[in-house]
Order: sequence, then C-alpha cells, then structure tokens
Amino acid sequence: VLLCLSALFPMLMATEEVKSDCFLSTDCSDVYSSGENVSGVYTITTIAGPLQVYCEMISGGINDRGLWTVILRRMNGEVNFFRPWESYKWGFGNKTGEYWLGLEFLYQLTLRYRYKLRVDVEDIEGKAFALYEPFSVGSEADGYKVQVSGFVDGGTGDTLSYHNGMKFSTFDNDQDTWSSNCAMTFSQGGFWYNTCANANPTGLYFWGKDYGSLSIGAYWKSPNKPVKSISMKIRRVK
Ligand SMILES: [Ca+2]
Repeated sequence: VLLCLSALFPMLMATEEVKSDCFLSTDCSDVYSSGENVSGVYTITTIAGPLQVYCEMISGGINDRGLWTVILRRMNGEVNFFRPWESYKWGFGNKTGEYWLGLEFLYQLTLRYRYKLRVDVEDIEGKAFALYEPFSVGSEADGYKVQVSGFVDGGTGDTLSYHNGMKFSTFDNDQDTWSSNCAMTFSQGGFWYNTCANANPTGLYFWGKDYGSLSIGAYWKSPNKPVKSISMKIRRVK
C-alpha cells in the first residue's frame, strides 16, 4: 500500500521535505508540480483510490494561466449524460473525451483546498468563458450542494449563480426546488437544478442536429444556444 503523508495531511505540504517524498497527486496542480506540463490524462489519488483526470495545463491568457482539473467535458455527444445518481456520484465517460469526474471527488477536493471554477463554452456565438471563485461542493449527506460565487465574465454572462446553494439532482434523485423532477422532465441530465436550469451543461448534445425541445439540450448561456463544446474545470487557489 502506497502511503502519501502529504495527501493525507495537507498541512504537511508546507514542508518541502515531505512534498518531495510524495509522488502522489491530489489534483492537476500536484501533477504539474511533479514535472508534467503538457495537457492530457493523468492519475491523481483519491480516498477511493487512483483516479484518471484530464489536466489542462494552460487555459486562457497569461493572467489566467493555470493547472486545471477538468470536471466536465462535452465535445461530440459520444457519451450519454442522462444517467442515475450513482453515475454522477462516482463519475463516467472517457477521460480523453467526454466525461463527468464525480461528485464525491469534487466534495473531497473542495473540502481540502480553496478552488476556482472556469467554464469554457463554444456555441453559435463562438468561444467564451466564465470564472467563479470560490467553488465548492458539499457532502452527499448535504446533497452535494454547490457553493459558487465571485463571478468574472469572459463572455458567457452569469447563468450559474442561479444554481448557487442547490443540491445535485438526477432523474432518480430529485433534490431540486421544483414540485416536479427537473432532470426527468426539462433538463435530461444531472446538475444542481433549481426550478430548473439557467445553465444545463449535461443536457442532450444537440450541436449540428435538429431539436424539438430547447430546455433538454446542453447549453450554458441560454436554451436556444446549444453548446458545440463545454468544459468545467477547477484550479486550486494558493
Ligand atoms: Ca423536485
């Protein structure tokens, strides 16, 4: 059994000696610190064991250079996102393509460190992004409730604040604030639905297709602008 002191006791990370003895990574910031600086799939360590993630080593301009741990990516519709609670809890998809990292991992990461969130969106209007800091996810007992604030507009507008403080919902676990089931009826994904969504990144991938019902599509800015690609990623804030 590999034992990494700094992963178990982050306070020890301040000690260079301990850090250099530890080759396990908590997130993509640690992957970068271990000497990797090319975007790609890397293995991090979680309390559930090793976990593959896509690390985006640079995103945006010089002022927003970072080591981003990708938590959601849509790019071609190859993965079905209309999935039950257990899938959203532990993650699904293909780390080189479309995937959801998993709520339990988001909880564990954001419990330990302060994170910012970046959302990169490409739709009919081109590319844009949004930044939020801080971003955190509560425990399963608390419904994996999201806390997100500190919006900075990179062209998408602020659609996520509507979801601040919401619990996570899937079609088989309705924790939204609507009398009916957002995931089942309107949104066809899993998200921190309110009543129901201003942003729906896990909806059906409609880019390049005809679609009949706008609200069930994958969108960020508004339901009538389905995404060509979208990625949500978090970066540890020092
Ligand atoms: Ca409901």
